Amino acid sequence: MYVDDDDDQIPNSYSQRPQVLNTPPLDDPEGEDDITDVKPKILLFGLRRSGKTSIRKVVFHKMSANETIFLESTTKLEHEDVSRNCFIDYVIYDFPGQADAFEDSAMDYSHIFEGKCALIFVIDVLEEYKDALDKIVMTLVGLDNKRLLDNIEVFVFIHKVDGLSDDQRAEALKDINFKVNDELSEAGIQINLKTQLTSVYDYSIFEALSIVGQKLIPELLSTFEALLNALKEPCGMDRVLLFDVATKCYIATDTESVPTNKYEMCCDMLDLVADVSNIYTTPECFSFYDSKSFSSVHLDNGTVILTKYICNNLTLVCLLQDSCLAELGLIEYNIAKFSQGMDDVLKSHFKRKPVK
Ligand SMILES: Nc1nc2c(ncn2[C@@H]2O[C@H](COP(=O)(O)OP(=O)(O)OP(=O)(O)O)[C@@H](O)[C@H]2O)c(=O)[nH]1
Ligand SMILES: [Mg+2]
Repeated sequence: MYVDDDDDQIPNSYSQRPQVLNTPPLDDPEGEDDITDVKPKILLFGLRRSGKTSIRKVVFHKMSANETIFLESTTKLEHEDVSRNCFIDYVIYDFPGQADAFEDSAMDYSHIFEGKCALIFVIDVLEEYKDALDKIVMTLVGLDNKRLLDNIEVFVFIHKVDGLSDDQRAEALKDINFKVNDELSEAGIQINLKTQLTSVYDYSIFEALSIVGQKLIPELLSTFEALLNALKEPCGMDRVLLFDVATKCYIATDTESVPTNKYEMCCDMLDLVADVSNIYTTPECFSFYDSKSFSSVHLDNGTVILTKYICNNLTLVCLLQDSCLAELGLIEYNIAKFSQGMDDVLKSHFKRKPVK
């Protein structure tokens, strides 16, 4: 049960005139006590050498994809809190490839599946994957028997697709979807399985984990989508995404689905800002971003990519036509209003305390 004194009004548009806004107080540690200490989990499951630890290290530790070849096999369950802000606020469990969720009598992992979690099965698509599919079905049947499946979002990462052509990717996606769904329905399990093609050698793994992370905060997602739409429309932007700069995962986007090339463009922009800052900031400077951080790149085709840091590792990436920059003041004003709206929503969200 929650005490709810929420009086949020999410505006439809922010096209009024500018006013002075305070820096969003999300960096203020005051609110931290209010954040619930039971965190959602992301569980990485799959056969040995499928790429689980590589995914964790590349996304959350900035390891380069090439370095992952030196990773040793995981021999026992590893977990880490990867919280960066109120959106990237979960614990990752990296299971050893040989682990069985329920079969191994020495190690029953079922308690880990309790609470809010996203279960990701990682399949090495460059190897014969029949055993991997059997493991998925066996694990889901085990979870279903223990009545744990209802709270779990299940994903399949068809991983290492960098080694496949476009046709082979499409074929693998179709084949794996068909086989897993077929076996699950034979076992009487109805589940909305979400499959993604991934690789640590490109942005697909960041995009896939963005989608997983969003499933862990569904209650905030539609509000942020509305806020991003309210920012986009009066400014004439084409796309606007809210990114966590530390992981390059996007937290929310305006209502259109994100074509991969746009997502890549946004990530390239974040990398560019980080690289330039890395070269020219002093070693004492701990962060590339502060409340004044604003950058823009103009492309040949008339598109402009803007980034504006908001707070707590979160930055906006906006795609727009350069003609829209004539109204730069309006854009800045609406971004400030977005930031204020975001702060209000988060404060209200985290004020809801469980009543004992
Ligand atoms: N080509 C390619 N290789 C990858 C990718 N991701 C991981 N690998 C390689 O796959 C191998 C195994 O990666 P790990 O991350 O150790 O696999 P794991 O699933 O954690 O394995 P266990 O700890 O034994 O369960 C390494 O050599 C990685 O470099 C990818 O996207 N593409
Ligand atoms: Mg491992």
